[in-house]
Amino acid sequence: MDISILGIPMDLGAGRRGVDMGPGALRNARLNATLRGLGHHVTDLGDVPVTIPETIDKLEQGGLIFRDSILDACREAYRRLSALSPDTFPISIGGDHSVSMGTVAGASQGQRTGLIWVDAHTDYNTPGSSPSGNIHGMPVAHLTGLGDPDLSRIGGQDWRVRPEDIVMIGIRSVDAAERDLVKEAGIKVYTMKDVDTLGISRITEEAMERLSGVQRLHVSFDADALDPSLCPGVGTPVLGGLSYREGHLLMELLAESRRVTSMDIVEVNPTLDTRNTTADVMVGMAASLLGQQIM
Ligand code: HAR
Ligand code: MN
Ligand code: MN
Ligand code: MN
Repeated sequence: MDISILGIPMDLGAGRRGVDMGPGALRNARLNATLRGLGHHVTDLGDVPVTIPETIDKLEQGGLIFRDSILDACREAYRRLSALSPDTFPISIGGDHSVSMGTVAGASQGQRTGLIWVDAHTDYNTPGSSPSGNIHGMPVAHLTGLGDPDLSRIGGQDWRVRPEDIVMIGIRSVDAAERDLVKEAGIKVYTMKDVDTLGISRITEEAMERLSGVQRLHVSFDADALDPSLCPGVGTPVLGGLSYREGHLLMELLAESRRVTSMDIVEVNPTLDTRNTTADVMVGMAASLLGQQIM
């Protein structure tokens, strides 16, 4: 497979600094070489330019912190990804999760896209419901057309992700108003309770069944979906996350389906990590999604 790596070194959407170093940490953890070792042809597109927060005032636009700079970076990610051949598998490396407003739109190639959101959080706040103003808590809402009119139209006037084409896995932290929005939208959520009771295998089967009508399939993997004992290098750790094997099994089963067309790796924060473990673990997850097998 042809794989293109795109870095978005942005921490403007997060409440604390450091995920801007995520792309460096993931490359340092041998992302590119690992995927080449699986037989893929890997091109690194480098990084999208991102405003450095120290160079500007902490601007808030309509309850959205750093909205304009985030919009710029997401639009550029969209532009770079949508210019790729549809046969190329893009892996976008963040960066905080607000990058996905650009990466999911760009990787979609304008087609109907299913979204597998692997995260501790549902990231479905709108500017009105957000308790923090941090845009990394809002990308899914914008991808479905809610919220800020520019952030929700990065993929064009008509393109958006249908709520029924979204499956979330690993969820264990949802704000009260956000919960109502998720339910109202009809997004399928597998909480950690569901992971415990149903297991990843059954969940993956159900997810693939639900997403059988989509043309493209994007996996957006937030490192905080995994348990913080495994991935300490994240800004918003929540206890009780996916185990190492649950994460790998999910990626292995998705690989077996041969339907996934793009991926994000986000929220890796090297300033909070120990010996780059979180980046190492996330490179392993990407390897499993891209066909690495035990036997
Ligand atoms: N729900 C909270 C907010 O909106 C925090 C969510 C953001 N944290 C993440 N996203 N890492 O997955 O502020
Ligand atoms: Mn997230
Ligand atoms: Mn999260
Ligand atoms: Mn468990």
